[in-house]
Amino acid sequence: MANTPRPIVGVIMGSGSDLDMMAGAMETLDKFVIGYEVRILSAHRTPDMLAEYARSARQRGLSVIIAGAGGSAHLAGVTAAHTTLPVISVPIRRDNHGHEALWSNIKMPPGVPLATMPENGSVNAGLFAVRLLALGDATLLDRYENFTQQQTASGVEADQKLQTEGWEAILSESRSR
Ligand code: RP5
Repeated sequence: MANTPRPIVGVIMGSGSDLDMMAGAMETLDKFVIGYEVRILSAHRTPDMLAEYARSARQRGLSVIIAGAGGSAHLAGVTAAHTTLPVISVPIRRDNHGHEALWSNIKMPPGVPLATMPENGSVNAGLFAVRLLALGDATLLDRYENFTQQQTASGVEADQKLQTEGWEAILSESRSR
């Protein structure tokens, strides 16, 4: 439990089996020193707990909720229906799944918005939460800008290495890892 600041993001998932796919959100929030809480709440297995969680989220001090679920994946949509906070959805897809989680989230009817990330896109969910929170936090904006600069620098470095060593060497290096 590296996370100590007051939780301002709620990361929820439909099952403990979703934890591996959702870890990117927690790791991203840790990198930006953002407080969060993690809960297993299900739209169909624990519907009352989920409704209570979403309804009380704003008054408990949360600013954003990230919700990940697989299968028919009602979690994010139901959460958004019970709160006025922004809800970011991570549709979870396993090898034996189709794209049902993605479709059920991205096709929310007008009136209840969800910010739906790519399938298993929990890192981007974390980053999107950071962008939302940085709207009112100059320190966080500074951290986000540093992050994008570092990302750009590593892209430039990768291109320089490619130009120097050639694509065959880079490919064989990455295949041998
Ligand atoms: C969804 O059903 C969960 O979000 C999970 O992705 C999927 C399977 O859950 P388990 O049967 O592994 O608990 O509600």
